[in-house]
Amino acid sequence: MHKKPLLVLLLLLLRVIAPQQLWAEDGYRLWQRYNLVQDAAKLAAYRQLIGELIITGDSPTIAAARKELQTGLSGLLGQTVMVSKEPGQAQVLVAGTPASSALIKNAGIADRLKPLGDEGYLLLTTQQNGRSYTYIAANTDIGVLYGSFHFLRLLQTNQDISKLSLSSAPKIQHRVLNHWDNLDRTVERGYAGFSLWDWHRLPDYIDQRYIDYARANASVGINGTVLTNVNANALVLTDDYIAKVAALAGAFRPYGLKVYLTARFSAPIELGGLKTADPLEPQVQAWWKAKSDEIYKAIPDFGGFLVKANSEGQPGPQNYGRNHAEGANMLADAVAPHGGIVMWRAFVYDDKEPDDRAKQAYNEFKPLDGTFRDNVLVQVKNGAIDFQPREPFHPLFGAMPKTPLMMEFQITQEYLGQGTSLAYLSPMYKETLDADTYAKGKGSTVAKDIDGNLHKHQLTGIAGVANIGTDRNWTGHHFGQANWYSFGRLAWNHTLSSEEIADEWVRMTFTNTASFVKPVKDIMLASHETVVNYMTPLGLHHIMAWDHHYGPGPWIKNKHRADWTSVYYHKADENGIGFDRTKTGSNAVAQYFPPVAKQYGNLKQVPEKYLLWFHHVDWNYKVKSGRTLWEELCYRYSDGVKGVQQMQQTWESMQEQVDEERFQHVKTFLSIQEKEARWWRDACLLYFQTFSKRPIPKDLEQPTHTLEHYMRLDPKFVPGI
Ligand code: BDP
Repeated sequence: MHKKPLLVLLLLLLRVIAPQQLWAEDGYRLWQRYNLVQDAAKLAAYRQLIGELIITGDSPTIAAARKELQTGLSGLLGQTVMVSKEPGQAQVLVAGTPASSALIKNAGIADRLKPLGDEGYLLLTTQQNGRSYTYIAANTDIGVLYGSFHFLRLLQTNQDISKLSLSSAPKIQHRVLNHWDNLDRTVERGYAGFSLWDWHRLPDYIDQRYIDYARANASVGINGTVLTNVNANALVLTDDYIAKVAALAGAFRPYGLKVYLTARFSAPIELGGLKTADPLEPQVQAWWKAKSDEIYKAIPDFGGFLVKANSEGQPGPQNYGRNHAEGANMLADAVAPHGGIVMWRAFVYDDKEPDDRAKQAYNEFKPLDGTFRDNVLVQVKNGAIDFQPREPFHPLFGAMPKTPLMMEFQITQEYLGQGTSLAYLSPMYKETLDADTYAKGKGSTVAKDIDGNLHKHQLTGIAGVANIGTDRNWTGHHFGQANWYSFGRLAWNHTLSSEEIADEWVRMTFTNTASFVKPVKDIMLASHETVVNYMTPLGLHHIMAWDHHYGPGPWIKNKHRADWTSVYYHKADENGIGFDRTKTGSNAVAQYFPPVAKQYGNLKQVPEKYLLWFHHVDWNYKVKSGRTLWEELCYRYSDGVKGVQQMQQTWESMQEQVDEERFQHVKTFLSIQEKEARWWRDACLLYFQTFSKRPIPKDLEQPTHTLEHYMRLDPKFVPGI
């Protein structure tokens, strides 16, 4: 008998600590940890307001929302939440659509729901008969799911939920991840293990990871995923693989996540046995139509195709003397009867060496404006070269009024330290989104072009090249999760600030404790600039190591084409450094609208962060700090290293506030990053010094090795190639 109270005590204790203790903090749960709310007052308030949950309806999406709310709330509140059909005595949380829930239908909120479209939602508190009703209401089931995630986020971040009145709808229609995943499960530029898609075990085995992946995406509103690499393999279009793709689509469907595939342009030859893939040939068109019909038969809500054509050796319409629009339109016609879209990439890098590679996409695509079908989006990378640590916005933005342009960001950190660097990329995304193209005068931001406002397009989209793999924590670096998260949040609402997004992510992923949130947010917000400083300050670009792109390689030259080398981009010589893209050089600035062209083209007015992107600048040139360009370069590189050391110090002081497993993981990665930062700084400064012939200022740390040492470093089997 005397054992009973003890048992009760033990059970009680378990109930309080269980949510934290039952899971290892290995990062698997991402920002969806749903640990018990630590703030006692908040916890009490939440428990009271969510006395019971009413979520009627039986669609798979409503079922997913119900499950998420039950799991989430029981974790956050530390108690099981009653699910009922009718309001009882407690205060109630009601989720649903007017069609799935009589309570929502009769709540008198029809007017507020109307403008929210088919993905938006409303979170609203009302008082009825002296009781509080909290509604998660939407026009569609997927809106209910999105609203449920938002509601959970409010609890996860300890917000007041007693007087809710907020609605939200996405600003961009297609919010898509691009996986550069190969069918053998390697991932091009992937640094978090292998591909999530276990093709061999598909279609029969549905890994729980697929569901958790879909949940994570839905929680930030990502509604599409391209499963395969842009360097495409036609095999995925065969019957066997279509069945596997259909199985994945089935797993994702309840979460509103559509699947897309990359289309290899030469597939009619490789799979269909045709002699040509010429888009104007009727038999080629017929092949794609039949193939699309077959795909849609298996996957009725298939999203469509993403295509990389005539770039880096990929086949395309130009092989047959046709242009990009003719290629895109053929595929667009094939998917149009099914409501599909084509995302045609503007990342073109052909086999002829241009005078300036930065100009190529604009030169090829601008003249095609107005010739694409209505269901084609042209997908443009954020900058004109290739996902460099920092790039000015791509001149195509704003410049194709008759064509919806889709943004392509890179989430995976190909040029930003890959899997081992902490670089929070929201500030980089925002820099592009907020840039003013001046296409229709001041305020014509890139964001307005891609959300359809600038040129009045209905069809809109944004893509992020995924950083996700089989690593237990999904993204290799724990902080890589923040980039997946922030891509999704910005895709939904590009007006959010990097700070707000970091704040949410840190609270949900780690803790709400202010003494952790603030400093960790600070290191995140400074991290991108830090990486730019130790890699490519002042507008330098494309000076990374050959092929695998890991580490510095400003000395890369004499390859089979100049525009694959570093010397082509930095053009360092005895006089100075930088790529002259003004009138006296390649005149790439002229591709921008006049106010931008004028600013970037003027040595005195160009933002310093883009200085060497647009100008070849004398080593003695005085920059804003009053230093010479050479000195400034030395200080920037050194600041980059110091920035990493600062991150290390901050993280070190967080030990008490973070679980041991993630603390050690991040700590170790930061020490790798510090080594990498020194490596970049020393290698680049020693190399550029051979031209500047000036000393590294004495107050700065001097390189530890010789230039030859750095030039000899040649890591093998770098992941992600
Ligand atoms: C570059 C990558 C390469 C990709 C290419 C692309 O190095 O692996 O195939 O972009 O976007 O950044 O197509």
